[in-house]
Amino acid sequence: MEDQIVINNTKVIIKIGDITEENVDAIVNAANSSLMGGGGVDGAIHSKGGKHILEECKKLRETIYPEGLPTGKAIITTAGNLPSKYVIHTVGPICNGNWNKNLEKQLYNAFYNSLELAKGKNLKSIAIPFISAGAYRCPKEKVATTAKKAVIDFIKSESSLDEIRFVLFSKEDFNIFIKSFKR
Ligand code: AR6
Repeated sequence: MEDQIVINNTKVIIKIGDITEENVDAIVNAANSSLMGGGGVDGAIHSKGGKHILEECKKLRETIYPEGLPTGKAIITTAGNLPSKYVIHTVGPICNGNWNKNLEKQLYNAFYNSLELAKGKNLKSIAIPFISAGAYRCPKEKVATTAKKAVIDFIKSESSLDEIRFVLFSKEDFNIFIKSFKR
């Protein structure tokens, strides 16, 4: 199942799938600050991608982010055994069912900074999961509208990307995402 809209010259695709199978320049990981792996998307990326990704994350912790990657920031590693070339690791906010301006800004930054990083590397395609909509329990409708804001702002700021794919893991999440994103 798939839907798409074109904004300027960038194709925004919304689909159901497993992000680890996406054949794009970069997939985004909904990581945590430790960068040492976890469950959900993060667990799938590290287990399918292999140990190289974790080794690069460890180096980043030893060098530029000894305290961990702050919420809303993004870093890039290679993708090990995955079909994509890179993994962009970002950290969304922990909502635990709550929502406010600060959480919204942090989540916006996670989406926007991931896109900016891809642009900085001159990448053409990126796949993004439902950041903070799983273990971090942000309201799913709010996540979708925040993703939309970030994507539209990014595309308006001269996107180098030809394709941005949102990859949802279930039909239910796909429907929620489409409904809020297209509003
Ligand atoms: N492909 C696409 N989407 C997926 C996949 C997959 N392979 N696996 C899960 N999802 P989550 P968060 C969906 O919990 O809320 C981790 O432990 C999932 O159904 O992965 O940002 C990290 O280490 C949900 O809709 O990310 C952190 O500690 C969405 O991806 C924490 O969870 C995000 O769920 C981050 O929590």
